[in-house]
Formats: sequence, structure tokens, C-alpha cells
Amino acid sequence: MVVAYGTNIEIVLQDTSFLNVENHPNHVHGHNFFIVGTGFGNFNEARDPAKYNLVDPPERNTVAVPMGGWAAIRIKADNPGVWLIHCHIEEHTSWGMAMAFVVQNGHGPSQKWPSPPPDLPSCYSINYCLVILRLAIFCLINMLIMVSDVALNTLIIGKRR
Ligand SMILES: [Cu+2]
Repeated sequence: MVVAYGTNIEIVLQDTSFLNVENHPNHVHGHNFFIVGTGFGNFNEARDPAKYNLVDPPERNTVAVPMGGWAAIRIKADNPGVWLIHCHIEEHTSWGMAMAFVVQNGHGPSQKWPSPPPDLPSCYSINYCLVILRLAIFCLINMLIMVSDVALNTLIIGKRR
């Protein structure tokens, strides 16, 4: 999802699975949001928005979506970047309970990302190659240490028997 700077986003998080209904604490990066509504069962687009709290909704960065229910959140997209929304149970994130949304730059000076520094190495520059080469040498040395350690331990254990 790509949105213009300043867009108001409403997301309804639905938690009514057939097999394993459980609480999913959903966290949004880069923004706070307002929890305008929660309920049990499936969200009804024709009925449920009328019950939203638009007067003093709680402002959070994480919402516990009720077991067997839903939570509606509203985000003011005023922080340019790529932001993750995910269940904060890491295992669930690995199952795919995650998405990202992109907030485009605005027009004001504090509404856009600064340009990259002029000395930022490009992917094919010599500096980038040197970084990769250093990493490769570091990994190789670590592997050699691990292999020699295992070999030494095997030798020591072998001598003890
Ligand atoms: Cu979860």
C-alpha cells in the first residue's frame, strides 16, 4: 500500500480464524494510531463504524485484536518511509501476519527523507566490494576457527576414551 503524505488510513484487523483463535497484538512502525473500535465476531462494514469512538479514542502503537473479533485503527500517515505492521508474536510474523505500507514524501522540509550522503557507497563501487570482501574474510576465519575447534574437541574427547 502506497499513500500520499498526510493520508488518513483506516485498517480493520480481523481475528476470526476457524482453527486457532487467539489474541494478536498488532504493532505499527513509524506511527501512533487511534483505536476507534473493537468488537467480537466479524466486522460489519454497514453496522460497526456507527459505534466508533471518534471523540476520545486511545492513541497507541500496538492494538490487541480481540480473540474472535476485530479492531479498527486510524493512522495519520505523516512519517515518510516504509513501515511494517505486524503481529508482535514473532512466530506469527514468520507465518505472514505482517505487511508494509509506504508513506510518500510530503512537500515541507520536515516532510521528506534527506538525500543520501554523497559518499554513500553504491552497490558496485570499490568501497562496497571491500566491505563485502572484509565480510567474506571474517566469515571464512570464523568458519576455520569453528572447524578447528570441533576437530580439537573431537581429538580431546577421542584421547579421553
Ligand atoms: Cu499473532
